[in-house]
Amino acid sequence: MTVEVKTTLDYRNGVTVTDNRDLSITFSVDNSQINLNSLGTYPVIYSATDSSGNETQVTIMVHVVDTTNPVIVGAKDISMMIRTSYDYLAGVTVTDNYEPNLIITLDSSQVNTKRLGTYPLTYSSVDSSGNQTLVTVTR
Ligand SMILES: [Ca+2]
Ligand SMILES: [Ca+2]
Repeated sequence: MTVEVKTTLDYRNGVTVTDNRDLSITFSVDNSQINLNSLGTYPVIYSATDSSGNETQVTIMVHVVDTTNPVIVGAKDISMMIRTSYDYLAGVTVTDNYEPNLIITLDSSQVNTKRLGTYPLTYSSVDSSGNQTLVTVTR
């Protein structure tokens, strides 16, 4: 089972218990080892006991993953005077569902401030799970 980090999971959803003849089955779920706020793989143990004391346990592994891209906010087209400089990162921030302090990488290699024109400027950010966001604006 795979679940996105910092979301919730209904461990009983889709899980059914059947017994050969018993209608009074005790069913329990042990999810005490799982941490949905932290990436990792955790066991969840399902136990069912019938009235004769026959117990069955099933252990599944839950993979807590981050598949959500970072979000870059504030990158917008810029107009600037020729032969001036500009702080391209001013007002540009990145947020992520899981990691608080991601870095924005700026690619301004195609911008030529010595010539009039419109050039692409690319902001990118990647989280440790490899989810990447690219934003290209022009100046
Ligand atoms: Ca039985
Ligand atoms: Ca993420």
